[in-house]
Amino acid sequence: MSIDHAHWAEYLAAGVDERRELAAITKTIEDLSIDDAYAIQAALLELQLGRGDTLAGAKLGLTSAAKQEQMGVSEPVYGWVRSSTVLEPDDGVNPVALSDFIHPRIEPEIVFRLAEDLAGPGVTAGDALDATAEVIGGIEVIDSRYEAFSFTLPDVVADNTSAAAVAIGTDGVGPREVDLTTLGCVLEVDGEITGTATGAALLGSPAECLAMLANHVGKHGQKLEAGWIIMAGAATDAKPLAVGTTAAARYSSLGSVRVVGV
Ligand code: OOG
Ligand code: MG
Repeated sequence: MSIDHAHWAEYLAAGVDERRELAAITKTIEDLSIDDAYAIQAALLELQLGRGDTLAGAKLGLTSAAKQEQMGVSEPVYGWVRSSTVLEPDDGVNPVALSDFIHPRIEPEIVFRLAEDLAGPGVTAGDALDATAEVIGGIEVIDSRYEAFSFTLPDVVADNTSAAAVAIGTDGVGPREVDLTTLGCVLEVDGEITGTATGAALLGSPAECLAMLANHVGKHGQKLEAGWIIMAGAATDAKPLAVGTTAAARYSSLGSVRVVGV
């Protein structure tokens, strides 16, 4: 069966624009393939960039056991980060306007800022570090466009891996200044520790994740670009963000990143 990618891209864009929950695409197309899901994701991005947005980077998701178990999906996914979704800190805290989202959750992210373009095939974790300018702590706001934040692998791929917003810290370090596998992260929500993890929770190493993403985009004739930010995926499970909720991701060598629901 041939799938109308542009139609499903418009369907998802309406969910984003109208902050409206949608039925999962696989409720209609039960056998939606991963390739078709990435084609819908590409059509959605094209539509959003056509309105004047630009790309700020890319992301992986579901790269840790914690996230795979939380979402019931057992494979990593890849998506895009648009410039309009990068949050602006206000006095060290990133306000997240809840009215912009459906049912947002926050999760800690190890973020790479690239010094050089990077694309597969054959990119290794070492190549990924060579292409990195700095590693920074972050918090991602995810917001599935699907009812009850519930989806299958092709659904979440089509929905640009639930990408919604990202807060980036200020205390980046050089890619070889810290051991990314033992880099520690604590997620705190309203002062309570809700999760702890190390970089090794991400497919053994965050650099491995970046290499996988570079190889994925290379397969689609694309590249990760110098200056972009790349999220490696959350190492702990995600927590809901409500008005008044404050959250901090504290990293052993990357400082802290804070958000507040407003
Ligand atoms: C999918 C997005 C996953 C991550 O870091 O694992 C993701 C979801 O959980 O809705 O961004
Ligand atoms: Mg994430």
